[in-house]
Amino acid sequence: MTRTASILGAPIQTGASQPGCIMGPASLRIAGLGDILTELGWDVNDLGDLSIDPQEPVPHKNPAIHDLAETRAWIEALSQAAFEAAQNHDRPIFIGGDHALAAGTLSGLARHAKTLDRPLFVLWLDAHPDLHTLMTTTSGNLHGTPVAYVTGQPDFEAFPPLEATIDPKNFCMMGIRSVDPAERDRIKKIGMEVHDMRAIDETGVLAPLRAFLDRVRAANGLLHVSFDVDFLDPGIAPAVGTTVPGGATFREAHLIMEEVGDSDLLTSLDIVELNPFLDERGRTAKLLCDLAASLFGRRVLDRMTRSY
Ligand code: NNH
Ligand code: MN
Ligand code: MN
Ligand code: MN
Repeated sequence: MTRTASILGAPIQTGASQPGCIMGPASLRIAGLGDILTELGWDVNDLGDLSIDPQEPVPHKNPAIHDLAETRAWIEALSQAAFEAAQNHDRPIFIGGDHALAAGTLSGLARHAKTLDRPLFVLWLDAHPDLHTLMTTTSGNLHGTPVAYVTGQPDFEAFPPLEATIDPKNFCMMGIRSVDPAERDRIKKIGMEVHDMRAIDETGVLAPLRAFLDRVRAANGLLHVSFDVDFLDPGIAPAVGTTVPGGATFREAHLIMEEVGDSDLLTSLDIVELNPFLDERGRTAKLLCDLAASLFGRRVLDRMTRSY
């Protein structure tokens, strides 16, 4: 039976400091995301782009925070849309848009997982852990907060109430190389599995990834991949506002996608932080489409896969 994928665009950029992510969904569509997945045998449903109504400003006691009302509205809209997409399609894909998108998609997917009575696991591929609360963020950029929000950390009264939280132990982070002091403390406090770039240098991506996938399988979990473009080294993926040197290489990224693809555990995907205004002749958008292809089954050669 042909399996269904869906593509939902969310041109949110209020969580980032520089504009441009609003063009992310258009850039990924122009780079051919839908056609690539169709060629791989998926029944692809493009759900178009989500939007929000104009908002009145909402003040916050942390004066650094900007665009709170808009970001909140995006989270609310995305949460419902992600819940519905997960009910209706085998593999919903959410294309941003900045990473505040994940506050919405993950809250909706957690609600979906709860209806199935299955745990939700998250592979978080990012230079950053995005573990600020509304009180600890000093940049005020709300794309730095989704993981703290969806794991039920304090001080999120200004965000929509959560119907289900995600156990911090169900996260696996890779590619991390820029961590703020408050985030460092929180990682320790909640015991999050974080493979920073030094750990990746030491062990490679495969051993920790396979251990995580085995955990997902054993728990009969749903698996969401949240892919922040800045996970990749800026040398291969320049189209992101928050480049950090020393990121994942071309092959490290593809290997993760191939291995997760082979496991067949994936149930949803975010592709976020693409800023096409900073791209070079579409190369970052094209790379992201090729990585999605690896995740959805494109292989150089057929081979025996690991039995999961
Ligand atoms: N931690 C920083 C902040 O909160 C950077 C967050 N930027 C990201 N996250 N791109 O993935 O501002
Ligand atoms: Mn269809
Ligand atoms: Mn991020
Ligand atoms: Mn990041």
